Amino acid sequence: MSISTLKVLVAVHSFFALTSNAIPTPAPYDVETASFSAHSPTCTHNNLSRQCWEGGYSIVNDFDLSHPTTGKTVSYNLEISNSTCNPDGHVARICMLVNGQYPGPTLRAAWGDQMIVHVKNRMQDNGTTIHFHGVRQLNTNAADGVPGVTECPIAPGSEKTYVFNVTQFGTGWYHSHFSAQYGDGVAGPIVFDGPASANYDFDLGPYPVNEWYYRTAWQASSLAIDAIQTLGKPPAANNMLINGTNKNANGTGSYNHVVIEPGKRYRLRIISMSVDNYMRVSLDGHRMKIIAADFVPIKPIAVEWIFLGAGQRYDVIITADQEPGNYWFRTEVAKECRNNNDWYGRAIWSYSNTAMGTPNSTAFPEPTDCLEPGPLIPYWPQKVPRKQEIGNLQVNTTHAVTEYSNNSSMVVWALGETIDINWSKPTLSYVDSNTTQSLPSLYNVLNSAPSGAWNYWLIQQPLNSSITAIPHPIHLHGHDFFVLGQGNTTWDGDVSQLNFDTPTRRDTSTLPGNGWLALAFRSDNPGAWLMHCHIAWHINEGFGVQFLEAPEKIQGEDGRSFVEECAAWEEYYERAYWKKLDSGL
Ligand SMILES: *[C@@H]1O[C@H](CO)[C@@H](O)[C@H](O)[C@H]1NC(C)=O
Ligand SMILES: *[C@@H]1O[C@H](CO)[C@@H](O)[C@H](O)[C@H]1NC(C)=O
Ligand SMILES: *[C@@H]1O[C@H](CO)[C@@H](O)[C@H](O)[C@H]1NC(C)=O
Ligand SMILES: *[C@@H]1O[C@H](CO)[C@@H](O)[C@H](O)[C@H]1NC(C)=O
Ligand SMILES: *[C@@H]1O[C@H](CO)[C@@H](O)[C@H](O)[C@H]1NC(C)=O
Ligand SMILES: *[C@@H]1O[C@H](CO)[C@@H](O)[C@H](O)[C@H]1NC(C)=O
Ligand SMILES: *[C@@H]1O[C@H](CO)[C@@H](O)[C@H](O)[C@H]1NC(C)=O
Ligand SMILES: *[C@@H]1O[C@H](CO)[C@@H](O)[C@H](O)[C@H]1NC(C)=O
Ligand SMILES: *[C@@H]1O[C@H](CO)[C@@H](O)[C@H](O)[C@H]1NC(C)=O
Ligand SMILES: *[C@@H]1O[C@H](CO)[C@@H](O)[C@H](O)[C@H]1NC(C)=O
Ligand SMILES: *[C@@H]1O[C@H](CO)[C@@H](O)[C@H](O)[C@H]1NC(C)=O
Ligand SMILES: *[C@@H]1O[C@H](CO)[C@@H](O)[C@H](O)[C@H]1NC(C)=O
Ligand SMILES: [Cu+2]
Repeated sequence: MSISTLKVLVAVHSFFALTSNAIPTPAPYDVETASFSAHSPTCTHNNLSRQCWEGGYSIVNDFDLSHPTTGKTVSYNLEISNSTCNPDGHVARICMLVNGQYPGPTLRAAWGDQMIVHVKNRMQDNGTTIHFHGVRQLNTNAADGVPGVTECPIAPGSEKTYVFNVTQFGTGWYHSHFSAQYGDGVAGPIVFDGPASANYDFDLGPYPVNEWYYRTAWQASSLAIDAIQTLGKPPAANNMLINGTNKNANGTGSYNHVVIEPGKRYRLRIISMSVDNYMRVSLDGHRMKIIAADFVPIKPIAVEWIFLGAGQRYDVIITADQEPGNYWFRTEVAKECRNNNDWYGRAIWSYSNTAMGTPNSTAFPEPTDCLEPGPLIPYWPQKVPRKQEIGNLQVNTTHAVTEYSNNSSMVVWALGETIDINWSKPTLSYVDSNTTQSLPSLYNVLNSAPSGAWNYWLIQQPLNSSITAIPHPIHLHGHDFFVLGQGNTTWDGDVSQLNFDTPTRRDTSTLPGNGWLALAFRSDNPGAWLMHCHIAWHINEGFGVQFLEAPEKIQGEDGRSFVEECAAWEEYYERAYWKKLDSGL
């Protein structure tokens, strides 16, 4: 059954007002005040001057306004295969791997490089695409990797090359956008080297965290969609992985192990590659200093626990300033966010002058809320033009369970409307043929504000019910958005509670349960861009919208090879054994 047949059945709920709103109270933060001469040739990047970079660039340069061009090209080959993996020692299961690894290999380049990623689909029975999460894709919409939006899926046996310029720095990740496929392993970290808003001695690199299922993501997603089998709840995950590994409930498998030297400062790039759960991470005894939220450097803020939704990243600095010993690094599912999990994640961090052993360290008290850390003030605060009214694009989420007399039923989400694309007819093909006026309504396409103008989004969750009490990590492609406010009530229209002066800027932020999220972004990147909940099951169930920004300016450069790609896809799909059963995203 397809979502399209169900769209008309989506129920619109009524709204209840709660009493409080969720703007976090400011916590103290320490800004590294070291003065430096950003454009001096003696400003070189090292462990005492991470603010500096090269070619006259430094942390003072907001990368949306200017960025270097190195003239260097960094190329990667990614081969996606149908294989098996066993990251926690429980049992080997079917996985879809990138270059045979779980998680996939890290893509690393420097600020200002050009990146070329060749992807080959070596699977038999699935298409694929690679989306570079958080990468702005400035004027390269066709490299955004969204099937049915920017390309057709890469057919089994086919290849595709993604080319884009690295205009940002920090930590991101790449993943398949072909329905639930990334949950089976088609995901890996991205590091763009550049300056930082605080000093550190060593870069420990990416640290992906995610939940793990003993069934495949395709199976878990179809259980989540099938409302009766799961009594309206998606299946609980079986375990959680830290940097791709953990012990299971029976104690087999292995912990990730990190060795740190006393007195040194370590940069860690934490990435949530989850498909469903919100989680919290912490290193016993060591506060973590957050220096970037998603790709955006922030004024450093020290925290005990970090709360992450699917798709979010935090770059932190950890100083080895505690009693030498062994310490647990923990990941816990945030149960307050209506999530559930059978087991928890652990890794061991040891001081280099101690023997490795099982830690006996104590956890920091675990928060019991469902709130993002804050305040997350960008290193470059940008003011958003103040408005008396926001929500020129106001959309409500809706959730419906459609039941059939044969005891089959399907969960459908909507962000305004339910999205359901056709893999064979990407939005960009309508742009190319100048037929955007005939885009199907199920593509859920909205026009963005004209070039240079601001978009203000107000997303509202309906009804105080256990379903709408679910928070959603909302992710935008092609831009960072400014988070003007978040609340766990019905939006009351009072713009004085919004932050227009120093708003958090990032690519993924939480729409609280029964609440609202106010976002703004400027139309400064032509393209067809998706905005969606990053809970894989929810976008599979239609929780997304795309907006068309300056279609006349979308560049038809060589990355736009979908004519051939679509022909290969259509040929495969006609005889394909497995068909699309969800939104396709
Ligand atoms: C149940 O009925 C629906 C609607 O007629 C149909 O789409 C679906 O395939 C049926 N499911 C089963 C398991 O028969
Ligand atoms: C969304 O919900 C709000 C608050 O209940 C309501 O006032 C508004 O009319 C709804 N908007 C749409 C587009 O349904
Ligand atoms: C709503 O937000 C307030 C203020 O941030 C917070 O204290 C409270 O725990 C939140 N309530 C819920 C149900 O999340
Ligand atoms: C900077 O790093 C070097 C090693 O690369 C180390 O010898 C030195 O102590 C570090 N400086 C500080 C202040 O940590
Ligand atoms: C990418 O950078 C190169 C210079 O390195 C430039 O020639 C090219 O136009 C840029 N591409 C886009 C899409 O901006
Ligand atoms: C633990 O062992 C029992 C008995 O062998 C087995 O049934 C169960 O699946 C195992 N659990 C895990 C998480 O490996
Ligand atoms: C992976 O291999 C299994 C077993 O051969 C097969 O059933 C499945 O369809 C394959 N999946 C893909 C995506 O190729
Ligand atoms: C992808 O392959 C898996 C089996 O490996 C299958 O369960 C799923 O239905 C396939 N999906 C599509 C759309 O091909
Ligand atoms: C994470 O795992 C990779 C691959 O095994 C390893 O190279 C890297 O050092 C690990 N990172 C940390 C911080 O443990
Ligand atoms: C356990 O704690 C004690 C101090 O309470 C410490 O001396 C010992 O080294 C710790 N053990 C490990 C394995 O870290
Ligand atoms: C549907 O499920 C209910 C409850 O499990 C059961 O009583 C009923 O017989 C089922 N109906 C059909 C048509 O299978
Ligand atoms: C695109 O179509 C519109 C009307 O549908 C027409 O006005 C315009 O000239 C067309 N543009 C091109 C480039 O064909
Ligand atoms: Cu969601």
